[in-house]
Amino acid sequence: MQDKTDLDGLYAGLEAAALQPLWTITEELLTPTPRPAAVPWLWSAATMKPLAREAIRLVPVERGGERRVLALANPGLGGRPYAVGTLWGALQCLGPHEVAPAHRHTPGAIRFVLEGEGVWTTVDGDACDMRPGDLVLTPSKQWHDHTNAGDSEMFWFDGLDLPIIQALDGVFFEHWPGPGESQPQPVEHNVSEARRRDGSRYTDGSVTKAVSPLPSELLIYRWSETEAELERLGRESDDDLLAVEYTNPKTGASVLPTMACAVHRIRGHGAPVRRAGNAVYVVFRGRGESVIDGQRFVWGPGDMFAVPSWSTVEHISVGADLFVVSDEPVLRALGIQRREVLPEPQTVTGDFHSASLRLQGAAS
Ligand code: GTQ
Ligand code: FE2
Repeated sequence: MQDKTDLDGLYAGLEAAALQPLWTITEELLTPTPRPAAVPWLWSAATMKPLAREAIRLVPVERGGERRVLALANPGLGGRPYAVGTLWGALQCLGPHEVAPAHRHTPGAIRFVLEGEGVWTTVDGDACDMRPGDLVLTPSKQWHDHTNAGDSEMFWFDGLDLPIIQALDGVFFEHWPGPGESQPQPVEHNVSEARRRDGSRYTDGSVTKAVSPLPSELLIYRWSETEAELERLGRESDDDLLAVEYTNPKTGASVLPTMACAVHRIRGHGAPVRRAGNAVYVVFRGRGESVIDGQRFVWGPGDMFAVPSWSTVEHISVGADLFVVSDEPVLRALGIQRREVLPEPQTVTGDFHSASLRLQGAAS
């Protein structure tokens, strides 16, 4: 009895002293395998696009708000605006003749263009023209603004390492000091592309050869070249899943120190795979489905979905191209990368319907 009272006293004393006894929390902290808070989730283009168009109509792009961006907020993350625990994913849009002001920040960004024309992102003075299927990099600390000089609406996917930089308490952000809200409009465009003709821009397989703290100097990867690489790979292989990873032509490493980007071409039933680290997929072309931890996600162009760490995923399509961004370089840098191909396809135990589809279903 005395012991029980003493023990209660110990725990009360620990709490009051801002101390926690590890023996009561070991199992939730040191899990046998990763236990991400984020859940597998899909954001459909059918849901996002009308909302993005409403945002174009109602909300101007201004200094302060900075960007017209709809952040993928994974329902497992308790309201935090992240697609998965370590990655920001978002749909960004610009209306005709809009300009998003210049700023810079320590988080790095990648953009994968979905729709529209006549837009460029100026990265430290280099205007990078954006066309559907292109990957454009905005490395950490470089000034960037977005200009829509055309008459069409523009939509692209943003991936940022913001949650990683935030976890390191390393977020710094700065507005362009002027004059004006944007960098001067460059006469020449796509300088990084013109400058670099040497070095491979792609690697097959889903992992890069090296880890590098340097971002790629090449800021644009054109869809035509990505597709040529997929075609080449497709002739050499009869795999159901072809993977082309974008690389830094100078080092062979991932395009940014924290994020790896790849395109997966699905032309059959891909093997079930699980890996340590998080990923966000963006459907560029084609339709198909992915089974994530037994749940079936049916997708088409413009849909985006979250694959949290260590969840098993397999893709099925008769022809589709998926863009994928992951935090793999960080795990590699730390020597904790891990990937497993499972021998058997998963048993499908359920179908995913996004929240809004569920609401529509309830209304009809
Ligand atoms: O385009 O600069 O999705 O700063 C989030 C933060 C996009 C951008 C995002 C940003 C940007
Ligand atoms: Fe930014």
